[in-house]
Amino acid sequence: MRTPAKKTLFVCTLLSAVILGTYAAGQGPGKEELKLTLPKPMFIGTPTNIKSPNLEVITGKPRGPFFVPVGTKLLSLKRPIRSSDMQPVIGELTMLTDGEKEGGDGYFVELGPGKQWVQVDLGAPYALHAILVWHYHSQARVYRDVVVQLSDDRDLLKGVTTVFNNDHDNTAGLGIGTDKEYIEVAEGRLIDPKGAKGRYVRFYSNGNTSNDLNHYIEVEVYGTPAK
Ligand SMILES: [Ca+2]
Ligand SMILES: [Ca+2]
Repeated sequence: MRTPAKKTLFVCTLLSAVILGTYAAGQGPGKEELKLTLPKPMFIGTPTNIKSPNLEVITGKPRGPFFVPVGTKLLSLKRPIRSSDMQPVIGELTMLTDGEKEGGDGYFVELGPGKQWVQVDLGAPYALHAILVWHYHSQARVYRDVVVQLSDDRDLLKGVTTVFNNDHDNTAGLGIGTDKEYIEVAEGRLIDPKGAKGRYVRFYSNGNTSNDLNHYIEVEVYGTPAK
C-alpha cells in the first residue's frame, strides 16, 4: 500500500507531467487548436519493415492537437507552385494546393528522380505557425532529405530560414539536418516554423524508400500577417 508521502509524490509527478505535456503541445494564452481536414488512411498498423539510419521512433499514435496563435489562417490554398520539375511525370503542380489530400491514384504529383523541390508563393510575407506536407500515403514510405526553407526571395538566394531538415548526412548539399526521417501517413507531416517569416516556402526531397522519384499530394502553410 502507498504511504501518504509516496502518494503526494505520485500526484505531484502526475501533475507535472500534465503541465509539461500541455506546454509541450504549445497551448497557452492567445493560442487555439489548429483545425485540419485530414484524408482517410490507406493502410492500418505500424510498418516495421522500413529500415533507415535516421528514422524516428514509430509510435503508431495520431499526432494529437497542435496550437497556433489565434487568427492563424491557411495561406497556401490555390496559391501558385513552382518546381525544379515544371513538367511532372504524373499530375499537375496545381494539385499541390487544391485542398485534395486523398492517397489514391489521381491525387499525387510525381516529379523526376533525385533531388527536386516545389515552392509555394504566399503572395506576401507572413509569420508562419504550421506547415504540413503529404508526399504519398497509400503505402508506407520514407522520403529522403526532406528540407523545408522560407524566404522573401523567390530564388532563395538570401534571407533563407530552414525550418525542417532531416538530411543527416548532407546528401542534398543543403547542410546537415537534425530532424528525423519519418514514415508518410494520412495525417501528413506537421512542421513547426515557430513564427518564422517568409513569402516563399520551398520543400525539397530526394527520392524515397520505394523508388528514386518524388511525390506530393498537398502542401499547407498556415500563418498570420507579418508585422
Ligand atoms: Ca492536392
Ligand atoms: Ca541524406
